Amino acid sequence: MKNFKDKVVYQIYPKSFKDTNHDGIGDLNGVTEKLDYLKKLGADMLWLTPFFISPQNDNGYDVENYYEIDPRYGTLEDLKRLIHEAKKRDIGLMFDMVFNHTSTHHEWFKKAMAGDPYYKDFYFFKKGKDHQPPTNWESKFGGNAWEYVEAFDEYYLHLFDVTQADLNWENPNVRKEMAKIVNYWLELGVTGFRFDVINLISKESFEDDFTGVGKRFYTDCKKVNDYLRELNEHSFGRCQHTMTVGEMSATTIENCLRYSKQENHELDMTFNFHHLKVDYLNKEKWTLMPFDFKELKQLFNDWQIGMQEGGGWNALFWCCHDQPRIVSRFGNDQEYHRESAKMLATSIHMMRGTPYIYQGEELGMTNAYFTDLKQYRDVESINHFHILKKQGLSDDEIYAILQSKSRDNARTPMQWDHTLNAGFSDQTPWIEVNSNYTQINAEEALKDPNSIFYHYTKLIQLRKQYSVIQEGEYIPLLENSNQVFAYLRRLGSKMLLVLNNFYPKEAAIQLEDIADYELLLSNYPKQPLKKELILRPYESCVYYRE
Ligand code: TEU
Ligand code: CA
Repeated sequence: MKNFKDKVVYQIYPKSFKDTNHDGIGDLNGVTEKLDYLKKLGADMLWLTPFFISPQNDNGYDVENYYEIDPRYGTLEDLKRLIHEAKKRDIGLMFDMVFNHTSTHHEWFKKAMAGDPYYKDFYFFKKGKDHQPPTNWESKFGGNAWEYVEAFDEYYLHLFDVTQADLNWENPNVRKEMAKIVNYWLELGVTGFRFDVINLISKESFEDDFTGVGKRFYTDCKKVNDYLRELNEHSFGRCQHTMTVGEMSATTIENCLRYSKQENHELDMTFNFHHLKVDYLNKEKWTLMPFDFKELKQLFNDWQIGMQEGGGWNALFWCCHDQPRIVSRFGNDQEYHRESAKMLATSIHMMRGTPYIYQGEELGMTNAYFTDLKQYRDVESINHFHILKKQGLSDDEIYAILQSKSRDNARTPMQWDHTLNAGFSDQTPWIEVNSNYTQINAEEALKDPNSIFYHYTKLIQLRKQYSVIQEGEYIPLLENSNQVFAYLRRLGSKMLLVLNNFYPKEAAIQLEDIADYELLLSNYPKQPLKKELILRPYESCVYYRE
């Protein structure tokens, strides 16, 4: 049995983490410089988003060369030093493998475009229908998912940006190349892999979708399991101490069970995003809606129980480089900044699964609140600005949506201290620093024993100390509460009781069994556990008994 249940992963977006060579762009040496900080937090594994050679149209998720480091992030020597220094601190590295597509600058795609049939078959080139694209599928970043190539009178598929061409995994030569890439990094001492949108790699049939945007023809198709098993067998599965996670777009419990059951030899765990769509109006991201708390609870309960009963494993997270900041989203980044950030942390970390912390989350970093299109950098945000404009929304309405939904909210520079550019860089950063850095920064947090940072360190320590957090069964509690998300974890006679008030007002709750519980962690001064308990605004408590 692999041992990853006591581990916590910390996600780094290198571009925004720490700049050491004065160009306004974070780099690998910046990560090495901050290893002691990450050790202090308690991170076991660092997931680095892609830093390979790339035209950066999607910030590195458009890979031009999977073996070479983009010089703006550093050199192979820098990377080796990072791996070595991390290992000295007992920290592993997890690389981000973007295998659904390559950049159109990748040499395979260039050869394909030059007409080389061997490489043309690495991608999906298809004839159109009556001067229309082969199917009506939509790109996730807006517009049709096919791009016309005049030289062939054909279209190529891109589920994301037009410079991100989908790879044809039907082709065994593509699959061989993918395993080769993983093996290359394994040999260099990388022990973790995150696979980008890996449930989209098999396209079952190329048909028009009359009820949607095409998803059902390319999401969770059965061959994904075969491809993953093969990749596992030919690469990371050969090593004992690896940890793998797949990012699953619009997936289901049933599919995630298949991907993450150990006996299937595919992946260790899966990310899903359903809990981060509860503030989408009519399932549409580019809208405004307060989050639906009941739906959030239902989703957590369903996924926790579903994955547990089927023997699967969840990645647990609120934040990543694609999501707005959680404290601004389901918390309160003003009056209850500290309380709500801690409550959100507790609520996610005590569930069954492996927690992921996204850089700055441990400081309670907030959304960017940009007010001008010029401040945005993300291709998805910029595309949607224009799409919403075409739909007739006013600039004010569009900015309100971007302020709450843009991926750039997660990508502003890490706030290290109160000096120029938050200590991220002494040059103008590639994306603006959030102006609240003078209050919200790592230096302040480290000085304050009551900070959000130390709450995260405690959550990580508790996971290491208490087997019930690693292994315990998840049991929902107070399911009807409109304000409180509560659950038990149980392992033999060991019990954990977790209570989280998601609102800025008191919540009265009734508990049946409170005997012998001791308080392990709270975000408020201690109050005695009672059968009739009043939780304070955003209060969260963790109790334990043996
Ligand atoms: O994201 C996959 C994905 O579909 C979403 O998270 C997407 O960004 C969101 O739905 C848009 O609203 C992964 C990466 O995490 C992301 O940064 C990349 O842009 C994307 O794949 C393409 O590689
Ligand atoms: Ca730099």
